[in-house]
Parts: sequence; structure tokens; C-alpha cells
Amino acid sequence: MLPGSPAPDLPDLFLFQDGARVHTAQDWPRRRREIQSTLLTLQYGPLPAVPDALHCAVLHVATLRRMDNAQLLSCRIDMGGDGAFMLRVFMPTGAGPFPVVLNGDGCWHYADDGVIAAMLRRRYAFAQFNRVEVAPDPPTAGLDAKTEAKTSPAHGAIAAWAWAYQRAVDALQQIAQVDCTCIAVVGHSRGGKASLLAGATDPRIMVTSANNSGAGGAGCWRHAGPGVETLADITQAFPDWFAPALQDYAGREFELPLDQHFLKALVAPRALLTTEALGDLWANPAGTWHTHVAARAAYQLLGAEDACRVAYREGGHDHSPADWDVLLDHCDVALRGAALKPALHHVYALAP
Ligand code: GTR
Repeated sequence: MLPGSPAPDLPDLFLFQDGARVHTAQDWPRRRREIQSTLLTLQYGPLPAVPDALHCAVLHVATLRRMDNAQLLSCRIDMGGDGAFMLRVFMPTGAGPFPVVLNGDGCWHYADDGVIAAMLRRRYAFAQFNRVEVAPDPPTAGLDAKTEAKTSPAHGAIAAWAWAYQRAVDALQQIAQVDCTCIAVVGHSRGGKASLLAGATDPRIMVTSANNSGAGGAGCWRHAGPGVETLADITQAFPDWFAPALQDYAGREFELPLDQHFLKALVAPRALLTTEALGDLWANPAGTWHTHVAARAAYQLLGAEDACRVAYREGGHDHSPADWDVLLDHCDVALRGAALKPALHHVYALAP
């Protein structure tokens, strides 16, 4: 049993808008639809529509001597009228299909050669795209009409990035060496807000993960102590990330009919892991604990309490090799049926 009981002031996961209550797992799908619709209407805006057709073309295959002859597939995801973006897939040597970790933070360089080589050694493929190819950050002038459409007020950038994760999942389904029943997504910080939303709204994603995602991610709007990024801070600095309606709740978080345990609960009963840093105050490690405990109620209802996890480490804002490692340990449990390493249990003791 983990420490802590749900904070009493978070909106009730199990209260239907008509006043009825969720009593059983059979009641959950209807409440889940309500929660998703509230989150998309008030907070993220809708995800762009699924393209009519999507084609993943492997443009080039390289053999990487520096990584035990692993293969690197350079792929182009073509979405017809919806544009295109690149996906790089690192494939371990040997016979597949392999479970895959998908990451949209190609604009950064957290997954360096060392991180990727470690994943391949553990027999995971690693797929990466650059989310700003789909919706730039910040929005820039002079974009083509299609890209601009995804960052219009109707499509906040986080929703557009989440949509890109899902299009990359479409593409992975066209690659034979990928085991599409074992797809994990992860992003860091603003990229983690996007990976969480992607996993929350796509049942094909079996492990949803976010690192140091904070406000609008795994954090908590209502529990944001000193030094923590608030709803006012983030909607002022990054209005294009969210639906316009969210700004109205700056300073009025307690009137919001949602908090971030809603987002986490949408993932249930599929595996969820958020990785947090105790020194990354801005990303609200303490508030994240509240959303974690509250979201576990949905997992409990669905008989999957152990699939909802949070791991804390010392240190600050960073997608460090240790974070990737913990993710793979959790993937081993969720996707390969491994036992949770005893060493991982202690991370809960660090919870703020
Ligand atoms: C910060 C922002 C955070 C987080 C971070 C990042 O400036 O306030 O919400 O997204 O950037 O993405 O590194």
C-alpha cells in the first residue's frame, strides 16, 4: 500500500455530470467519455482529425557499427493533405518483433547515443520524431496552411503534438519488426504533457509515460505551492499550448471542473508511469503525488492498481539516463510480465 489518501478538494472522478455516481467498472466507460470531453473542451482543445490515409515509407536503412550493428530506419510519415514528418526507428539486432519506446522530443537531445544503445541492449526498439515539425514551438509566421491549421485556436500545440504521437503509432503499425501490441510513449516536460495526452486518448498505447511534465501534465493545478508553475504562469507564457478556455481559470483553479488526475485516469487500466525529480520544484513533484493517488482510484475500480506508478529521483529538471532506465524497468513489468525490481519499490518512500 502506498502512503497518502486522495486530496479531498480534487474534483470527484466518479461523479457523473448528472449527479449519478460510478459504482462499478461497467459504469466507467460512460464517465470516462465525460472526463475526456471535459479535458479536451476546457484544457487542451480537440485533437486534429485522423487523416484519411497515412503511409510510412522507409527511405533508408543504416547499420550502426557503434551500436552492435543495430539498424536505423529513416522513415517518412506521409499523411496526404495533412502533411508529412520524419520518424527514426532504431532496431535492435536479431529477430523481432520488438516492443518499442516512442518519443517526440527529437527537437532536443535527451536520448543520446548512450541512452539509445542501452535501450537496444534491453531489446527495445526506439522510435523518435520531432514534434515541432508538426506544430512549432513557439508558433512562427510563414508556415504552410496545413501546419498552421494544427496550431489554430482550435488546436493547441499540446493536442497537436499528442496527435503526432498517434500518427507515429499508425506508422509503427506498418513496420514489420515492431510489436504493435507493446508500444510505450514518453516525453519530457512540455513533451511529457503531450505524451500523457497521447496515451490518455489512444488505447493502442500500452505504456504511457511522462518525465517532469508538471503543469498541464502530471502536476496538479490546485496543489501548486511556492516555486511551482501555476495555471496563470503557464497560460500567460504559453497560451498556444492550450484551449483558450483554460486562461479563464487563472487564479480560479478551485473552480475548474477537472484536475490532472482526470488525465491520468483516462489511461486506466493500461500502464502509466510518470517520472519526477524532487528538485524540480517548477514541475510540482508534490502536486504530482496528489494526482497520482487520486488517479489510482480509477485503476483500483478496474482491478489494475499496480499499473499506475510514479517514480521520484533526486535532482532537477532533466530527462536523465536514470529516467529512461526506470521507464524500461516498468515496461519490462507491463509488457513482458517481469516482476518489479525490488530496488524500484524504494522510490515511493521518496514521495514528497
Ligand atoms: C517551462 C514551462 C514548463 C515546461 C518546461 C519545458 O518553461 O514553464 O511547463 O514545459 O518549460 O518544457 O522544459
